[in-house]
Amino acid sequence: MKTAFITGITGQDGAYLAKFLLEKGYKVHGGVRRISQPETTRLDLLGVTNQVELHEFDLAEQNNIFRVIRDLEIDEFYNLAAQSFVGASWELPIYTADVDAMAVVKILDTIRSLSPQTRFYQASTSEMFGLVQEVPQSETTRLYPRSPYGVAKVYGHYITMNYRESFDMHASSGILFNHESPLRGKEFVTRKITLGLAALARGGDAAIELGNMDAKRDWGFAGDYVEGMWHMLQQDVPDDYVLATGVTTTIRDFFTAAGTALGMDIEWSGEGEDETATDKKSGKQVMKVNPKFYRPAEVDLLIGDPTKALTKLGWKPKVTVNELAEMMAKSDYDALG
Ligand code: NAP
Ligand code: F7E
Repeated sequence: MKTAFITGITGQDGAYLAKFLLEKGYKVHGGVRRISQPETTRLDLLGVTNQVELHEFDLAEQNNIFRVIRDLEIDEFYNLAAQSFVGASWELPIYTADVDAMAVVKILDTIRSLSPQTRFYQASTSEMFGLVQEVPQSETTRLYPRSPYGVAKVYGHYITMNYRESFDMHASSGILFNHESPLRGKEFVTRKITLGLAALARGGDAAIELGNMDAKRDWGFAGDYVEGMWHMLQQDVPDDYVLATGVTTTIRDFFTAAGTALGMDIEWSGEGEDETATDKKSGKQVMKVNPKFYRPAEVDLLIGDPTKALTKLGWKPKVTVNELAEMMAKSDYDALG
């Protein structure tokens, strides 16, 4: 039986990865931050809380990293924990650097010293492409991050590559484009839209307030993406891989797809700060722009080229963006029933 350790096991990806590894027969350990009340909602929803072993663990605390790596004989270490909300990273730039950048080298160096046979996965991100230097973006596209989050993740990415090359470690980075699910955090735009539309479809009347409607993202399903992470650590040779769908969609079109899945007929009017959306069937205004959700610097367009993952890992995404919007909208609608 292989042993895996997942940082961020209570997050969206951590929960899906834990379930996936359990189904493969792994012993799964995970790191959980000490808070006043343990938060295992996502693990509960996937029905795996009692099958994983949870350890008090904060990435900001070197001792926590040291002890789990010293004590657990880990075959595969998945570093998924992060301050993961781009929007918050301008308010928390130093904390974001500590957790998303510095913690990565602490883990790598501890593995190097105490457990060099452990395979390591780093959660890199399409946010590193930021102001994109080519379209679509692949493993060789030049990085140009646009947020403190993106900058911190660039460090995590390069230090993973550097430890691999310097110390012959099995360390890989997955450059994952946006992936969502019914377990997505509520502040991310897709979930904010599906939660808001579900409430409107259940009789509510609060229009959803959003920021930049023109941004484009390459959205896939988180359940598909965690399989790609696992494939990376099964390779004889460690490497970096883009996981993406190769399809990009505006916030506006994702909104329309989610509304359609709930039986709405979304009509758009206006531009910029005056843009609104109405459900023609109910006559309700369902979206208005609130500039407070604009970011100091934006990532306008992301579209990934997953060819390397397709050919070398045999990985490919199964869920399309419209299926994803429907899955999330219906899940939120059912939960309100
Ligand atoms: P998420 O739902 O926000 O989960 C983040 C996890 O990190 C949570 O379990 C959180 O714990 C934990 N965490 C945060 N700060 C921590 C700290 N100081 N010490 C220990 N744990 C801490 O994020 P996700 O969507 O699953 O993403 C997983 C990883 O992939 C992240 O590194 C993210 O940056 C990266 N990524 C995500 C995407 C995407 O589209 N989802 C794309 C590319 C890369 P709490 O439950 O206590 O908050
Ligand atoms: O924003 C725009 C916003 O917060 C997407 C993280 O998982 O993926 C995620 O980062 C877009 C941006 O995700 C609102 O300006 C408009 O252009 O859902 P998001 P993100 O910033 O792409 C990457 C790959 C990660 O690595 C991250 O960890 O949507 N947008 N109006 C809005 N965004 C939010 N959150 N809220 C709005 O009201």
